[in-house]
Amino acid sequence: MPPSERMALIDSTLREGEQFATARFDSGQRRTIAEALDAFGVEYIELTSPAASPQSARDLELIAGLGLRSRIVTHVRCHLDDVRLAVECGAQGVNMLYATSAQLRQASHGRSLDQILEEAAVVIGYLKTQKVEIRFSAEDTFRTDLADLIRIYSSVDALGVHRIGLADTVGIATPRQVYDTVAKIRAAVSCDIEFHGHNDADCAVANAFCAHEAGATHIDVTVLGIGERNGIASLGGMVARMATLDQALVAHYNVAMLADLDGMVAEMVGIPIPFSAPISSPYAFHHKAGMHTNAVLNDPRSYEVLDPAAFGRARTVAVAHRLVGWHAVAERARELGIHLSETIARRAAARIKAFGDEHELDGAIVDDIIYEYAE
Ligand code: HCA
Ligand code: CU
Repeated sequence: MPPSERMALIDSTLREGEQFATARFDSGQRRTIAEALDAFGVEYIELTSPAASPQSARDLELIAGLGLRSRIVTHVRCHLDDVRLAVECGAQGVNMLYATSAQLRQASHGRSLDQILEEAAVVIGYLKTQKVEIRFSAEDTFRTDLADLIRIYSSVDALGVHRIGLADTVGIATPRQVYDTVAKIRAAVSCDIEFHGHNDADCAVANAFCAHEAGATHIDVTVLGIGERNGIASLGGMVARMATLDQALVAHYNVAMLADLDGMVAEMVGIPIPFSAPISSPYAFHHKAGMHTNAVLNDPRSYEVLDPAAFGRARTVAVAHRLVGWHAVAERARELGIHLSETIARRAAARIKAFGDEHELDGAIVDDIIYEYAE
């Protein structure tokens, strides 16, 4: 299979995301999330294994039957029973997983690499008779010996999988390590490469991007990055990462939906949108210190690498604090229909700063001070 050129996003909110501490999506919510992700335009949606529970099987069938543009794949063990069920439920692809690191092989299934490859050959043999995309992932890739990885991946590549998966299951990999490993595996296989990275060391988006730079074609994300422990690369993070380089890289997504999508899933799992979330955080386009607000009011690009309007967001400039600069005060005055000269705006700013040293400030107090200086 020749590798795809463009990066495809595989959103796993309905699989990895369901493994987040407070997530429990009912059928209706699963459908709502799938439809929203489809409207956003992610290339793939990954669902929990149909073998996980009867409802998971019914929901896979339902969502696979909706005729969405996003391809519906399901995450399954490399077992004939599981992949058969996935095919019966209408999945368009199976994302198979097998633990390959010494740690997980011992603690999890106790099989040797030879046994893993024998089983994989049977399962892939069956899947080749079906019209589904086949992916084989080595769980805990970055604690698996490189020689073992090359052996596993080139074997399944030769068996005809469409894609192999590299998973930083425990969030231990560094960006450079991801780049090196993906590049070496890229040279050893001809199929597409998927990367799935956890965020334990806050490197999930950086690692995913390095994987892409080294030749990964498919990147796993979830809405807000929810998943096991503190999750994986977020959809918003990957979109921001690409858009900062070139907005055209995300032009095929409905990026104006992102904040609502994040807000919807946050509400479903009972958390606020994290302050650090790119694009959709209430503070993602908020400017505070005087030096920043001055420059941003002159030219937003001075402190904004993303255009809030391109994502349906608005810039906010804080005035109710003692770090305020006179430009921000003059701007706020303009919003109130008042023109303040530089001299007067500087005086008003000095007054706000002095007041802010002694008391808590809020917008109403600042507006009152501006009105005083307007006379
Ligand atoms: C897990 C599995 C997984 C799978 C990733 C993949 C991981 O829950 O441990 O199939 O590529 O992080 O390894 O999410
Ligand atoms: Cu994972």
